[in-house]
Amino acid sequence: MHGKHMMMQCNEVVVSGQGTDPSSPPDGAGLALEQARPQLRQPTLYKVVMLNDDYTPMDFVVEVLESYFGKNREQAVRIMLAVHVEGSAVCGIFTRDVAETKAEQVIQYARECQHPLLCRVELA
Ligand code: TYC
Repeated sequence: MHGKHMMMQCNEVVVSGQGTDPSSPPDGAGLALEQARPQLRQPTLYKVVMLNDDYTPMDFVVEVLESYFGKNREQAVRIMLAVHVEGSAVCGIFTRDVAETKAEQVIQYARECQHPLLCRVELA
């Protein structure tokens, strides 16, 4: 065994023992084990930002916010009006792949329905 740490099954790490001692039992008996703490990091999050335009019907934007972003009617109307008045608003915060997929799906759906609605993905 090299050094005093050796990876074991089930995320265990050997924290003490006589691994270099040929007289110690080979089955791990007498070794103290503790749970290893895997190095985890929070994923970087991204905002899907909806943009205003002069042509997309308000009802269509509300429907998009309900169906792609899980908003209820009241939340969807609020966000749609914020976009209409401010020029843009955040409709959700997601990991990168989810944010990019939602933005693409919304743009594609709007295009199929002949509306110029656009979304952007930005670092949250
Ligand atoms: N400005 C649009 C209108 O007056 C409504 C609208 C709202 C369009 C939000 C896009 O993301 C948008 N019909």
